[in-house]
Amino acid sequence: MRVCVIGAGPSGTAMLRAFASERAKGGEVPQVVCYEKQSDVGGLWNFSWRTGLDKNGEPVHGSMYHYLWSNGPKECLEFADYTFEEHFGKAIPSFPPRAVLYDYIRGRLDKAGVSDWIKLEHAVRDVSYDEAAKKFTVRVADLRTKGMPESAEEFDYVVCSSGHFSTPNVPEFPGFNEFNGRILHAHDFREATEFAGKSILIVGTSYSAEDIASQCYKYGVGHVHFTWRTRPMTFEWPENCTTHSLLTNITQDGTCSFKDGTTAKVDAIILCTGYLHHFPFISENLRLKTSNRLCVDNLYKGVVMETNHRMLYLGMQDQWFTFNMFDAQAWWVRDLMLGRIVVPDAVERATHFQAWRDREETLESDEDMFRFQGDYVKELIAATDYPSFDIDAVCEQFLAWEHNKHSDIMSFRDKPHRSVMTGTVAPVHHTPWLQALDDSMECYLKTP
Ligand code: FAD
Ligand code: NA7
Repeated sequence: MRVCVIGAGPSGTAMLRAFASERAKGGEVPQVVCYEKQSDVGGLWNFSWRTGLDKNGEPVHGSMYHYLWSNGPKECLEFADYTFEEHFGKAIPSFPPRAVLYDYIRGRLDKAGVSDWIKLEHAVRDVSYDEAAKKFTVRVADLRTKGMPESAEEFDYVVCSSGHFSTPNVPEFPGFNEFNGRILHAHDFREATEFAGKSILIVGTSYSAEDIASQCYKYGVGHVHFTWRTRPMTFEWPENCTTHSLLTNITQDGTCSFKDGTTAKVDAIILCTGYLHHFPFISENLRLKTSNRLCVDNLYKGVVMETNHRMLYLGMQDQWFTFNMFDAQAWWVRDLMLGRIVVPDAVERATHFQAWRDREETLESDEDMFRFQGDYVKELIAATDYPSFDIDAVCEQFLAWEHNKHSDIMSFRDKPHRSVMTGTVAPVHHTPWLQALDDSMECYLKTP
C-alpha cells in the first residue's frame, strides 16, 4: 500500500507520527511519501519574511509574523505522546513564541525518525483518481529543478494536510482604489513596528484581528480602529483603540466612514478577514468545498471525503483544538487505512453527520464551541490507541483562558496553565508579554 501525504505542517507530521507509532509497536506500515512545497517542515510555524511569491515562484504559504506568540495556552495543544516537558527537559511558560512551538513540532518529528518519508520543495500539482484501478495519480513538481519534468506517482490513499489559513479572503470596500495608504491582508502582515505611531483600521473581529491589533499596540501603534460586520469583539481594549460598525467608504486621504455615522482617519488598513479553503492542486471531484467551520461540509468524521473514502483530509476545521486534534484525526485515519476502522454505509454516515451539524447550529458561546470540538476529539480518540487524555480538563483550560482574555486582553499571556498530560502548572514567564520584546527561543527559555 502507498500513501501520499500533502504538506508537512502539524497535520501532515501528525500523520507521519501515527504511522511511526504503529511501526514502533511492530505493526506493518504502508510506504508513505509526504510532499512539502517549502524547504522545511512545520507548516505555518515555519516562518518566512516573504510575502507574495516564494523563491520558487510558488504562492507564499506562511501567514505568521515576527513576534507571534501562541494565542492559546500551549497546554491546550500539547501532544499526548510527546509533552513539552519531555521536549524541553523542564516546564516552560504557557504561551510560547512561534520559534518555540516550531522547535517542539520539529522535536517530535525527529524523534519519530521519519524524515526520509518527506520530500521537501516538492509541490503537489494535481491529484486524480482512477475508479477502475482504485489508484490515485499524484503529479508533483520538484521545485529544486524548477519543477521540470513533473513526476506522476500512484497511491492507494491521499491525505491532504495542506492547511487552510493561507489563501486570504480579500473583500473590497468603496474607495479602496483611491486610498493613498497601504492596504494589506493579515496573510501579508509580518512586522508590527511598521505601524508604530500610525493610525490603522483593522477589518474583522476574530483571532487575526485580535492578535494583530494587540501586536500593533505592543509595538507602539498610534491608534487602532476596529470595524465589524456581524458583531464587535467584547474585550476591554486600551484607550487608543476605537470600535466602529462596518466600513462604508474610505477617501483618498484615509477618512473612513462607518455605518453608525462615525468617521476616522487612518494611514493603513489591515484586512483580518479570514482565509479560503483553496485546493487548486486537487481534481474537482476530490476537492473539499467548505467554509471555515467546526463541522466541515462533505467530510465523514471530519476527515473522510464523502464521495471517495480513500481521499482523506486533516485539520480542515475551524480550530480551537489544534495539534492534539490533528493527532486524533491522524491516528483515526491511519486505522482506517490499516483496515481497523470501516466507513459505514451512506445512511449511517448521513445520520452521523447530521447529528453533529444539528448540534453545531445550536452553538452560541465560545465555551459551546470548544466543548463541541472537544467531544469530536474524544470520539476520534476512543476508536484508536492514541494516548487518551482528559479533554474536559483541556476545556477547563480554554475556559480560564477566555476568562483571562476578558479580564485583560493585554495580559492573558502572563497567566500560567496546567498541563493535563503531566499535571505541572507552568512557571510564570520572566517578563510580562507587553514588555517582552525579544521573542527568541533562547530568551524565552531563560530561567528568571
Ligand atoms: P499548515 O500549518 O498550514 O501546514 C500545511 C503545509 O502544507 C505547509 O507546510 C504547506 O507548505 C504545505 N502545502 C500546502 N500546499 C501544498 C502543496 N500543493 N504541495 C506540497 N505542500 C503543500 N494554532 C495554535 O494552536 N496556536 C496558535 O497560536 C496559532 N496561531 C496561528 C496564527 C496564525 C497567523 C495562523 C494563520 C494560524 C494559527 N494557528 C494557531 C492555527 C494553525 O492553523 C495550526 O496551528 C497549524 O499550523 C495547522 O497545521 P496544518 O498542518 O493543518 O496546516
Ligand atoms: P476567521 O476566524 O475566519 O475570521 C474572519 C473574520 O473576518 C471574521 O471576524 C469575519 O467577520 C471577518 N470578515 C470576513 N469577511 C468580511 C467582510 N467582507 N467584511 C467584514 N468582515 C469580514 O479568520 P482569522 O484570520 O481571524 O483566524 C484564522 C486563524 O488565524 C486562526 O486559527 C488563528 O489562530 C489565526 P464575520 O463574523 O463573518 O462577520
